[in-house]
Amino acid sequence: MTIYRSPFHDTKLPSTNAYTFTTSNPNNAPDSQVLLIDALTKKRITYGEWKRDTRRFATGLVNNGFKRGDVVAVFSFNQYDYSIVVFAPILLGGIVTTVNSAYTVPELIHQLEDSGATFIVTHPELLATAVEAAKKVGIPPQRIYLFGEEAVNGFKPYSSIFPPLSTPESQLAQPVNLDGEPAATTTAVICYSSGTTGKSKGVELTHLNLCSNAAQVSPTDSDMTPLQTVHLAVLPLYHIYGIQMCMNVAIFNASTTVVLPKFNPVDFLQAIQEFKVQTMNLVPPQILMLVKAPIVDKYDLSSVRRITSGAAPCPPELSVALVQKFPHIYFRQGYGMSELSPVSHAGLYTSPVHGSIGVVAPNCEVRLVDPETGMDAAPGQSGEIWVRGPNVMKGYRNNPKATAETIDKDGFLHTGDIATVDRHGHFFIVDRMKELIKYKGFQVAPAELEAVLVANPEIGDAAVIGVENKAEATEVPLAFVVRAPGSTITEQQVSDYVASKVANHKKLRGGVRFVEIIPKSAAGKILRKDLRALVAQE
Ligand code: AYL
Repeated sequence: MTIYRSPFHDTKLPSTNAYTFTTSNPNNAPDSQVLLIDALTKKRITYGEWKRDTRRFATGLVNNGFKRGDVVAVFSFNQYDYSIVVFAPILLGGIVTTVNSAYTVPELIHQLEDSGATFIVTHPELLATAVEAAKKVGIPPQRIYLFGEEAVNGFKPYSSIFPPLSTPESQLAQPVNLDGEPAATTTAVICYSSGTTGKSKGVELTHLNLCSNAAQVSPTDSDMTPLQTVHLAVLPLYHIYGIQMCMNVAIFNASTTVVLPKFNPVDFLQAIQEFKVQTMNLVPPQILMLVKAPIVDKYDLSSVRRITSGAAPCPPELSVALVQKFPHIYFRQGYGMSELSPVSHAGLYTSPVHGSIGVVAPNCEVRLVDPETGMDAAPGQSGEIWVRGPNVMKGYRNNPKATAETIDKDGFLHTGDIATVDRHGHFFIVDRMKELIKYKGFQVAPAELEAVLVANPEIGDAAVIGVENKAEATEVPLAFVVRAPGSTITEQQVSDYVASKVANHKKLRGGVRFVEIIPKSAAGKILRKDLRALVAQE
């Protein structure tokens, strides 16, 4: 059996409360260091204020009935103080579940119910959705708090439950001691992912998972010094990539993080120029914009040193075009999945291999396995990536069956991604065997869209696959639909119907095609391969 390992030595794993880890301050940052900046309002939070306010919010939660193991749902687009709300329950030994801000009421209800959330922090723009979902799952209005400083319709800002500023430090909530084994068993974050099949499931990540992965990515970053930088948080902070890279790692390094509420090219470019941003984590469509959009030339991007692209494939032509256009930028890809906290592979900035997801992260063991035989892929051949390491999730919440289908008895997590590896240990993703579709880095689960489609009485059967949209550097979902007997439903009506039920990133941007029958195996499983072959023939 061949096991691929990192070119880096294993690192010491910080088995502690994730709040204790992220505030351990190896760079000796002073409390006056600016930690967070709102790119639009220019509001700032210093390192000292961040620690104090995170503990004040934790204290307020306890005063309002929060207990160890309780779950806070954060339902918002990016806010500069998002990390305060995330780390307060974590320091208490509680759990945070971050919700996609585009979610509709039913999508939010599913996550609140499944995670068992009993508190919500949301944004005034999303309040109506949050209130409706909270009502359905029985979260009382007094446990719904807002970002910002204003009360809206009687709902108060989360800071309204802070103890007074004069409260001595000794009376603020302390991080619960989880040193050693408890860090490995205590869940800190539940993020939602469809994994390799089916609808979205709660990925339980422990304190050790979070701390380990932060420690594991550091060596792959450190061929460029310093680690303390001006960092732009433009990716959604509710995603594990944002939680780890833009919060846990950034705070640990005492970087200054400039936070953009939502992505749009002008605000993005303006923020880079204004705050002299040095490092960014992006997704391929954003790299495409930097390469192609004429507006980019109007801005000074000379401060940028490092860009990591992840969450979806970045074609080599695209990253080559990026570094040719901006010779001062070092580029690499990272790879992983929510279930891996999230990183298992990363490239090295100073020795780029375009098209590669990089080398194995320290403390990870990786296998490439032929999906047909279950044996090692033959040398030079592709295989499914299996990963074992301290960053592998605890499991799917309340779902031992799905957990057992994903993590085998030897502890390897089966990613559903197909890759090759060269003789220097650089991995290349060549295919995806799982159902998942990635729209601009966002997850779209075919099974979820199929369930929405067949719930319509005009639709007899349906199947969804991802198809490539090169112009936008992304995949898009395409639906094959069998009309119910007598139905005359049109493509547009099917598209509009789906759009009315799901978050924006799940719309059927690849179109709708009517077919007589959905190809299925004897066991009733949709033969997506056949559908893909149909599209490939065109
Ligand atoms: P999830 N190239 C190709 N596909 C990728 C890549 C990549 N670089 N990164 C992620 N994927 C796909 O849970 C792959 O199919 O986490 C994988 O199974 O939303 C799936 O996305 C997981 O989707 C980074 C950058 C980790 C990104 C990530 C993973 C975040 C996406 C570390 O540096």
